[in-house]
Amino acid sequence: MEPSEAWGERWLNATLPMAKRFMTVATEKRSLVCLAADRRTMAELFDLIDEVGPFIAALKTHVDLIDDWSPSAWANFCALAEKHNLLIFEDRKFADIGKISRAQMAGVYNIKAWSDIVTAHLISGPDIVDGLQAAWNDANREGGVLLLAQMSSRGNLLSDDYTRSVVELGAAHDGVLGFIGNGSRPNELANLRQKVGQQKMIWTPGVNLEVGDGEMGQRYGDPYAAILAGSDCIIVGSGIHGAKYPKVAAESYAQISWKALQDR
Ligand code: BMP
Repeated sequence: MEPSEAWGERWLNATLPMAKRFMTVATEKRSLVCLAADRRTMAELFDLIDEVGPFIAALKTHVDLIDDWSPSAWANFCALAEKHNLLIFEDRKFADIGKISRAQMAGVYNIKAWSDIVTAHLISGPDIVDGLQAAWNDANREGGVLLLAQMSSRGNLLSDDYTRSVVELGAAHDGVLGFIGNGSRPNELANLRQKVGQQKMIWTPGVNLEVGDGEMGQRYGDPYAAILAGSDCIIVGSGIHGAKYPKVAAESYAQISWKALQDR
């Protein structure tokens, strides 16, 4: 199937090349799954990717929670991601002013050199997106920013008004790939999709086949319901890496996500 057929309006209206790249990979792999690869060592990370790589479309990292991170190990990680045709999404949740966010894309981890996607809060204003895009530009790369419009965690402070402002500013910005929406509440997601329209993506953490409360305030909703409500990518962590058989779990999340896209 061609991505334009699978994604319909979302494909036609997408403005950022990274959006089309994601939709292409997701169509090739028949999976709208981004693995939240929250592993503490490089060896565990490699094992996990080798196991589930064929069933996912993107890899979400928290580069600063890895105990034995090194530039050379990370180069191998990037090569492995490329081998499996995966987008790399560093969930750094940048929040500073534009010029500092640009500088934070460099530093020890040098995120600008290997990330395709990063997350940012818009609390400091829209120049943060320019800062992040300038950093990718410094590295001669293209990338897309996902803005946190909602969160999955209990008691978060992202009010409806705040969400609306993030969407208004983000929808008008070329550097924005889309928004993080709350996967644990399909009705909130449907509202978000209404505000966002067709041009930008919505990616959703807080999804798990076991719906309910997770660890430390995390909340989980149903992956199929999230996509029907307008999500374009389910971000799954524990549901895959915490499963007894991660490969089997990844395959079932992939199947559910692909079916949901056909059904919506
Ligand atoms: P898990 O499925 O294991 O709960 O992992 C969820 C992942 O998504 C984590 O890596 C977390 O940082 C991220 N996340 C989230 O859970 N809720 C949000 O609102 C935003 C996130 O980035």
